[in-house]
Amino acid sequence: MKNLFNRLFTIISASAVLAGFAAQPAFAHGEKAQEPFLRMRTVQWIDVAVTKTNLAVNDETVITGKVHFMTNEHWPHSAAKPELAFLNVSAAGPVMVRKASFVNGVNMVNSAKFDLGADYAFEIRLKASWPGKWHVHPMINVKDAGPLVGPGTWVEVTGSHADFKDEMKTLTGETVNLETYGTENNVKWHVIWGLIAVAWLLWWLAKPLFHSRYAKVKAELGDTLITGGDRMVSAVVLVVALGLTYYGYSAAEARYPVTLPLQSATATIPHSPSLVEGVKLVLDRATYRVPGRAMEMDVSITNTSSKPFRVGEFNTAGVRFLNPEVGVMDELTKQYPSYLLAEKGLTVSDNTPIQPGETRKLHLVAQDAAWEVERLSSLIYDPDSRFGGVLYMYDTDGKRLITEVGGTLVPTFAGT
Ligand SMILES: [Cu+2]
Repeated sequence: MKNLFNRLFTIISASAVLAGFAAQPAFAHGEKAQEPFLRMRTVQWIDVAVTKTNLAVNDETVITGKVHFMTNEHWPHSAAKPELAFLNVSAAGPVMVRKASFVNGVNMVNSAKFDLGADYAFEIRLKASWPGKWHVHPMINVKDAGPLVGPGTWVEVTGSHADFKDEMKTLTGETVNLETYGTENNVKWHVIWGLIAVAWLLWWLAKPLFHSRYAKVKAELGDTLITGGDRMVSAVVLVVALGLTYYGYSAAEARYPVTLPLQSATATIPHSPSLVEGVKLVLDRATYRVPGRAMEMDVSITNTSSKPFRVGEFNTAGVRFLNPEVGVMDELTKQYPSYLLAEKGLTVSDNTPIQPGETRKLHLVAQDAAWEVERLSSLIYDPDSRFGGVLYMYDTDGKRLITEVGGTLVPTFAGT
């Protein structure tokens, strides 16, 4: 018995020491917890880039990119369509301030309807507020479907938050710092109403409570529970509350004669020129090999464009599997977050160009640890185990043609 305790003690101490060595600060903020089908079958993030990743407090950076909404064929039935959606940013709290955002040049201060199958170019301007190392993602919040998070980039902010200023000019020509504007007034009114509420509660709580009151009500002496003093205090509180409300209203009117309500209209956005063109794709079969962390696709690709092309990339949920044979390491790709980039992740059975009008059957293998690390492979345990993504073709002029791919994904558990 003693032996067993000794052994247990050793195991526990060893684990504690190991845990101490292995413990890493937690960086993730929940993006991987989102169901893979939502990340793979709703929107595809294309050419996402961040202009500056090292900033001082008050510096600005811009996230740009394109977003492709999957067509109805791939968009999950269980997720609401983007009838009302908002371009947003996902980060670990309000560490940056969004100064402006645009979709195809339209101001995205409001929400908008997005169309399935359509492409949009977006731009989000951010200003650094808190020092630290932040993981910043573009994100689209779809009403009733939730947040659809794009690829995250590490942004490092130095300096002190005390220096942060978020100044802007109002329509009446006044320059205000939004970081502190109205805070004093806000705190003052909360304290005033809080004190009144607490005093009101204390007045009643100071009296004998439930049992004695219940007994009096039972004895039909309920009316005696409320005294003349209670009536007096109630009247005073009523007058004070109404008076303060009136005073607050007229003081605000006098101080801010011109006010506009928050704008709640929805924006109308034109589509970008379609990125999806020149390719017809039929998925014959897709499997996910669990031991090899590889997705295999048998596809028939028809070139409906006017130039020969080759398959260069498979992109899903922000993870990019590149075909090294086709060489798509452009500037944007070099800056892409490395944990989402499988540089040699895509193998294509035949890399000779597919001629215009030709239909070719190809076997594609998208293999990388990212399937597990990004928790996309858990898709195979879903009751509706379907995947989605986009394939990039590059023609002989270097032009990119994009096509959607998706369908049922069958897991295989044996072999390597
Ligand atoms: Cu993140």
